[in-house]
Amino acid sequence: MSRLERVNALIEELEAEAARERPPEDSPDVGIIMGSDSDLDVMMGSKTGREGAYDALTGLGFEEVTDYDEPPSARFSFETYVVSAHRTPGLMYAYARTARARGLRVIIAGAGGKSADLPNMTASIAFPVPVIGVPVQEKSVDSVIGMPQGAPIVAVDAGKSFNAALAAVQVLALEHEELWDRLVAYHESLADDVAEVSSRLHALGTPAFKKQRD
Ligand code: AIR
Repeated sequence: MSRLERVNALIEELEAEAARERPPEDSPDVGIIMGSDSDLDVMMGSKTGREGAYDALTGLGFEEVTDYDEPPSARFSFETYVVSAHRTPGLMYAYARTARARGLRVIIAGAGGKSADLPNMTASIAFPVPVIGVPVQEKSVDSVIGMPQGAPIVAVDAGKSFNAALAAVQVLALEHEELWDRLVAYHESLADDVAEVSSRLHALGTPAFKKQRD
């Protein structure tokens, strides 16, 4: 298969999926797209670095769908694709245009470099499906958030794909009480972590705490 045929096959798969009727629990609720697989460490989260969108979603009980014909066992799910605004504009268009019909409720889109156009173009094409933009690098921030009036995008700070996933679940939680409860429990766990660290720091004193931590 040539490169063009491969892109066209992906577009056809998205369009076929859009034409299919599936119950909401059988199709992904969240779509994650990124401009290149070089964005994966930021978008997924790497073991050595900061956690990312993949970690946040799986931590909240979402399952990744890799085959549309094998429905997820978890009620809430997501899918992941590389879609480049500049290398595969047709794929970006097809992804965004079919998003709603394929059952996506919210899209997380990340891109890096100075021309990080995937999030903002996806937001325009998929509108009114909400798109949460992730500037993969600091230099991508202006490109992601600089939208004209009437063409909104919601975005997180550079590299914060974890927060993008939390925001995506906040959107879904307006409809689903169980996600609301999971987010509340997550937030409480953050408070627990701070309380635990705080009392240990106070009890050990600064030098001993730092030594133990390092
Ligand atoms: N990118 C890919 N297509 C269009 C854009 N703007 C971005 C990717 C990545 C950066 O360009 O999101 O962050 C470099 O991509 P690569 O594939 O050269 O490593």
